[in-house]
Amino acid sequence: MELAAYLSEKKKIIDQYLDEKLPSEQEEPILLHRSIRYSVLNGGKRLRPILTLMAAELLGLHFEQVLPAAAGIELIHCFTLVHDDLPCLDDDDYRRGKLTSHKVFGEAMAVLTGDALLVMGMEFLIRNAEVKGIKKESVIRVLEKVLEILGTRELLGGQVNDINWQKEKQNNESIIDIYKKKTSALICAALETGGLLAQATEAQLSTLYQFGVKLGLAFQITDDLLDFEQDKKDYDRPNYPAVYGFKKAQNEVGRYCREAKDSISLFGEDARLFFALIDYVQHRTE
Ligand code: GRG
Repeated sequence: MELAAYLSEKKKIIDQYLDEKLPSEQEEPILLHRSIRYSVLNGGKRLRPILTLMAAELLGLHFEQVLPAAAGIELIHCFTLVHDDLPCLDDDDYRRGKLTSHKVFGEAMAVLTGDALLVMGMEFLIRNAEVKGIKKESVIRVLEKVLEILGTRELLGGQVNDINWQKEKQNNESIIDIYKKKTSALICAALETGGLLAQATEAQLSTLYQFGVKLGLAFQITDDLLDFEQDKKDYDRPNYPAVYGFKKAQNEVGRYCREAKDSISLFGEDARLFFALIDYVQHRTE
């Protein structure tokens, strides 16, 4: 299947799954459930859960066998976005083209929404143990991996360095380190979740990880390039083109994309969707 059709089909399936499984707006606590549904069902690209499905399919599972875990990864991603947008962090008014959760539901509800999404995300990951053909030990390894990347050495640490950017040494190494922690880590975990549930070998897991690191860096720098072009850059926070210029940022995206393709080429022709995804990330406009 061609990539555009694959992405749109799988996004629809993930959206539908989340819509069905999230608590309804009629269930108490109504305001929190409204805020949770607003923060998730608001038009994300669903890149991370799609990566979980792609990795699982690459290693011989049917995508439906990892749908609960893929949805869990998306809920965790949504949690980071809701908290990242808060006034005490990035202070953003818009997310996915709509008002941010705290703008609609207030700060207290947005904090609780993020907390709830993290807890629900973990529940969805665990739920994958009930799927036929999935080993409980694999689900435990997924939980270990996701908890590891959410911790102080990865996402949380990356976020601290992002906040302290002005005070940090501003060099290529420090900016890339932040991007690896705050963006690549969850992308890697999404891929490794699919791989672990499909009982990938250590060599296959390492390939998915290498691919994820480079994909995450290319994805974050293209995100910066899009912000830069739309003049949405915030000089208090790391932004690759703002520090190194547009041309170097584009060149680095090209390099990371080439390196990502090199890693995934281990899977040969079976990895053609991954190759196409890299081209999509390199040239994305949203
Ligand atoms: C408490 C573990 C913990 C985490 C909170 C707030 C935070 C720490 C981390 C935030 C990290 C963050 C927001 C990174 C940005 C990554 C990024 C490029 C997000 C946008 O991803 P897209 O374009 O968004 O895939 P959609 O809307 O399509 O889902």
